Order: sequence, then C-alpha cells, then structure tokens
Amino acid sequence: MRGILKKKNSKDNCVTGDLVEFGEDKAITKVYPRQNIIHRPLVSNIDYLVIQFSALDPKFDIGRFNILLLNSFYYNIKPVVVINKIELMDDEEMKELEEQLNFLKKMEIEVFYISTYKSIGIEKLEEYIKDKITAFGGPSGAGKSSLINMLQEEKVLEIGETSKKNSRGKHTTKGTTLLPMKNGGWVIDTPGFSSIELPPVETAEELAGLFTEFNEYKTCKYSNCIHINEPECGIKNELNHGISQSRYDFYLWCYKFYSEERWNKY
Ligand SMILES: Nc1nc2c(ncn2[C@@H]2O[C@H](COP(=O)(O)OP(=O)(O)OP(=O)(O)O)[C@@H](O)[C@H]2O)c(=O)[nH]1
Ligand SMILES: [Mg+2]
Ligand SMILES: [Zn+2]
Repeated sequence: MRGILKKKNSKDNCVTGDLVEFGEDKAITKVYPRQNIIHRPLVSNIDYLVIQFSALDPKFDIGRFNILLLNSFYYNIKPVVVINKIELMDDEEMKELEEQLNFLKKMEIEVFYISTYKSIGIEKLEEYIKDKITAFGGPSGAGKSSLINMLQEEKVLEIGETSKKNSRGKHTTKGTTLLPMKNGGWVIDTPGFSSIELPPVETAEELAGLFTEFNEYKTCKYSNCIHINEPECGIKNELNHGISQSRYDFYLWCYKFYSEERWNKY
C-alpha cells in the first residue's frame, strides 16, 4: 500500500474485503469507501458474518457467543449462526443446545447445525450464503477452515487439531483470506480467537439497543428506562416469557462491565 494512504497506528488502513485500485507494481493506490467494517474478525464489505462455534471439542460457550453476536449488531452486520461437530452430541445434549439458542428465532437469525465430518447441513448453508460475501468468525478449533474448504472451489486451507489436553484450538489459521465459492459468492476465512472484546458501546441506551429482541417489549413506564432497577419495566415483565433469562443476564453482565471498566473512564 502506498505510504501516503496509511494512517499511523491504524490497523484498518486496508483490510480483507476492501475494494482497491493498484498500479503496475501491485502497490495499492486507492481504497474505496466501505459499506461496513467489523473489527473482530477484521473484514469489510460483507453481507453476513457467520458466527461459528463447535458443539463440543471445544465445547459451545454461550458467553463468548453472545459477545460475538453483540459485535455483529454493533457493527450493523447481519449474523448467521453455525454450530459444527454436531455428530459429537447425543439427542439430550442437542436439545439443550437448541434451547439455549432459541432466542435467536425472535431476532430472525438463522441457525445451521452442521457436521463437516458427516456432511450434515452443508447444502442448506451453501444455499443461504450463495452470491453473498460471508466472513466466518469464531473460536479456534470450531472448524471454520474445514467448512470453508467444503464451500470453496479448491481445498487450500490448512486444518488444525484441537489440543488433547484442554480441547482448545491451536490457532492454525494465521491470515484472513477471501475465496470464491463453488456456486457464486465469496467466503472469508479468519483466524480464530481465544479472547473476544466487547465493542466500544458508549451509553446504556446504546447497549440496550443492541439487544434487538427487547424492541417488541419496550412498554416501560419511563421512556429512558434501561431495564435494570426501574419499576414497571416492559423487559423485566417479560423475563422467561418473551425475553430469555440468559440473554437478560448477559445484558446485566455487559452493563456492569461497561459501567465499571469503560463509561466512568471516558
Ligand atoms: N468431530 C468433528 N471435528 C471436526 C469437524 N469439522 C472439523 N473438525 C476438526 O476440528 C479441528 C479444527 O478444525 P479447523 O478447521 O482447523 O478449525 P478452525 O476454526 O479453522 O481453527 P483456527 O484456524 O485455529 O481458528 C480439526 O481437527 C478438524 O478436523 C466435525 O464436523 N466434527
Ligand atoms: Mg482455520
Ligand atoms: Zn425497561
């Protein structure tokens, strides 16, 4: 990239997904304005963010899942959920997982339960993301590269193992790669992460706005209600009915984090 285009200390001068112009020496001379950008994973101009976890090995983690979901709403990118390795679960475990993710229906978020080993659910997903640009994000070891190898034209991505000791991924994918899909559209493989950051939300109102399933129940007595200690709160009234307790608990957890670690420091 031409030095003149680079802002100092900026990680997003040019990212995977950018539309660019380049000269004969292949140096990038122009980066076009972006339709969108997300920082975890760092990609731009995408139609969907697939949030991919494995059911087991490593075990599904609703806390980290919720953080990724919050990021996709913060950056205004449509999330699609993929749960891989479902062949490792018995019926009981599967039912439990589906219950945990039931709240996504209300938010009109598609969930695909798949297994790349047993070729379960791949075609449906393929159909859904056809002709779109889709980035895959999620923890290391979830099987992102394994899945993308099935969707793209050539099997070129390296596949890792999960550690026998703690069943964590081994951070096999190091870079972010955009690849054409067999039937049209593009997929982006990204490195898995071990830690996930909360997005830079600035106020409680903004935070509540990222929980889109709250919208339907905002019949709160006070128009500036943040659904915590206020009486006659539409959200709290719906707990365990329209609003899932675990999502509300996650909301409280975020609120506590932001008010203790961020908002008082601005
Ligand atoms: N049991 C099972 N294992 C799978 C499945 N799909 C992938 N794996 C295994 O999961 C491990 C991790 O797969 P990767 O595709 O490297 O995972 P990744 O998400 O790309 O990991 P990073 O690149 O580290 O972020 C490998 O050992 C795969 O063989 C599946 O459907 N079932
Ligand atoms: Mg990978
Ligand atoms: Zn309220």
